[in-house]
Amino acid sequence: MVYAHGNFVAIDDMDIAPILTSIDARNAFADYKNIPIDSIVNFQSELLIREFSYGNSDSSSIPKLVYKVTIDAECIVNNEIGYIDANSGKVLATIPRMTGISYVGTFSTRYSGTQTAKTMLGSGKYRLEDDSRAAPIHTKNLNNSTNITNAAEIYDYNNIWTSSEHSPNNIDMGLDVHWALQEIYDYFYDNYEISSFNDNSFDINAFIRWGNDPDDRDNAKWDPTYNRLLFGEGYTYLNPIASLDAVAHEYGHGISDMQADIPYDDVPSAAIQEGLSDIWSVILENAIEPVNIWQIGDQVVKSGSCMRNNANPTDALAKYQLSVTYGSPSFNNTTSQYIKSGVFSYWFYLLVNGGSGTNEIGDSYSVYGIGMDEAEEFITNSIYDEYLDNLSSFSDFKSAFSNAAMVYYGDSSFIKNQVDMAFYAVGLSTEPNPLNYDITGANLLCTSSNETYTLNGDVPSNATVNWTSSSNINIISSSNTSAICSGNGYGSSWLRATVTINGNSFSVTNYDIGVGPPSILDVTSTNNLSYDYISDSYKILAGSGDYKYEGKLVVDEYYGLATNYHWAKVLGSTLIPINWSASYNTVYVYTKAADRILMLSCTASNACGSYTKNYSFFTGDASPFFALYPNPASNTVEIEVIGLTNSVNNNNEYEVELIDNTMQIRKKIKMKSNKTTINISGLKKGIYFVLLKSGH
Ligand SMILES: [Ca+2]
Ligand SMILES: [Ca+2]
Ligand SMILES: [Ca+2]
Ligand SMILES: [Zn+2]
Repeated sequence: MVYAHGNFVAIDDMDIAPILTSIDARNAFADYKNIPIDSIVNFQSELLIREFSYGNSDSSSIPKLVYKVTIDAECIVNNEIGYIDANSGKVLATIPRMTGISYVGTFSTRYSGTQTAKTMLGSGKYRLEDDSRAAPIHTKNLNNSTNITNAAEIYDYNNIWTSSEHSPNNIDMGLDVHWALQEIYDYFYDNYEISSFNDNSFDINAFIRWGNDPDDRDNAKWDPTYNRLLFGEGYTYLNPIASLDAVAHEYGHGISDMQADIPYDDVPSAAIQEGLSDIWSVILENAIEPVNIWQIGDQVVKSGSCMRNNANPTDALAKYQLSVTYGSPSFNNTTSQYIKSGVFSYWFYLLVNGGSGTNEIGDSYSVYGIGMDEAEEFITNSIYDEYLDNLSSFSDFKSAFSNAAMVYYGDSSFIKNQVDMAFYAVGLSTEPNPLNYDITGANLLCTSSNETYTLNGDVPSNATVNWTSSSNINIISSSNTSAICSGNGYGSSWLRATVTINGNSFSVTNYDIGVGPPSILDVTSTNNLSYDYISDSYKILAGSGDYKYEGKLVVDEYYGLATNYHWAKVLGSTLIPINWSASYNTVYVYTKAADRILMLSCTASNACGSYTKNYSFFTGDASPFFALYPNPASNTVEIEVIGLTNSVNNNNEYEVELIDNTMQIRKKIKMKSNKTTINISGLKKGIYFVLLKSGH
């Protein structure tokens, strides 16, 4: 609640809860003004305390709780505001509605349906003028003249601007223009605090039904001398030129002229202006009331699809087939600024939506696109931050936009890359370096632990990132820039991020990860060793030196998972020792004597766990190793001694011991030949070591 006056008034025991509703007050005022309730189209009320004087002195002022009521009705002009007693419904006072203030009119536009926009009231009539914004907006009618002094106001009596009232003589195109200009002003002001063409609240003056001869009537233009907008009502090719995209295009020329001082005095500069104006047309139509944003003039052409189709530049049904490659035959062989303008407008199309192909000078390109939101912000800031001022050549514009992108987003940013890539696509730039993305994170993933992996590089806000992996990785959760994963099994694995922007996808190179403990050990090289397949052991070859027998064996974990190797002598191999030493994954075996054996275990490990495998060595005719089958076994097991067969033939005896995991001997048999069968059905389930002892 507010006081209508600033001076202090003593109020005694006033109840500030009104008895009447605002609707009651409206009805009371309508009754007072003889306005039928059902003809009311607009109504505003405000509850406040106001003094009312009775007599001549201030002391007789009485504060009252009142509704201040404004009513607009069809067909009846109401020039008064009423003050209605909020308790009794009595009309206490009326004051004239001020002229020179803006009212909200309802427009039946030609191309954009029913819209509301601000008008002004004077002499009992509303006109297409608004001064509620910092820049006044005024739309007048030239009645097919080019003489601005002939311009007439466009009126309506009740601010309900119907088609039947205004479509005769195409006056209703003024409704489209007046509405569109207010929307355009508000777009720039609300989003960027830019006021009018040059951000200096310059008057926005538009004239409809401009021009008398057919060519003028079929045209709309920005007048750079007087800085005003002119819209023909159409003649041969066009209907009244007042669609939102057409108004936005001409407004764009106003920006190029007044804000950026871009000339329109030769074909390159005119083509650049036309390209920029189509870019503004797309941006503004998209922001305000999108229909076919990439088709310019689609609502005003009498036949065909549109004036220019920036999504399909060679659209045969458009008035112009655009050249979209700078320096190409289609560009060089025309003097039309509209055809050449396609280089810039299609650059913008690719910048927004992405696209790939081969341009007219044979360069193949692939642009991902940055989306409309980023693109419109980039264009607006570049121009209003004056990166383009006074430029007039295609290459200067390319450099200026590229430079602006570098300043705003950084040299290695996605947007800078796409700005340059789109310029490359239209023949204005060399191909930029590709974007750099990679994944970083732990090289080893255990089943029990979670690790975070990061997608590095400029992932744009309009991207969606899809993380995928080999089956031995579980992706627990992910965002556009990271994924939390755990192991699911073992072995080598990969993690991949697929970035999708505007429906265009690309994959970041796979990131290789080891999962789980080491699982497979391979011998990767040997020195002076000969592998014996039958006994699965290595014969150390005889040579010279301090030790007659010297060998070396190198192992490796198949998936590269091991971070440590540990070597140890295996039970039983102490019987006939061979010297050995180990370093990481390499073991050295050496002895002076023939007929020696050694069994070593190699344990490869990492943070997730370990894996062990045995390696056996012998010298001379030794190889006292045995084959054991089946393994595992349940009832009987066959043992066959391999090697030392001469000794067996010489009546040597062997003793076979089965030892359980507590190192207790559970079974002991004598072996007189090199092969025997052992009954193991009495043994408990478990792992047994088999120890073969020479009879000596
Ligand atoms: Ca009307
Ligand atoms: Ca000018
Ligand atoms: Ca359009
Ligand atoms: Zn133009």
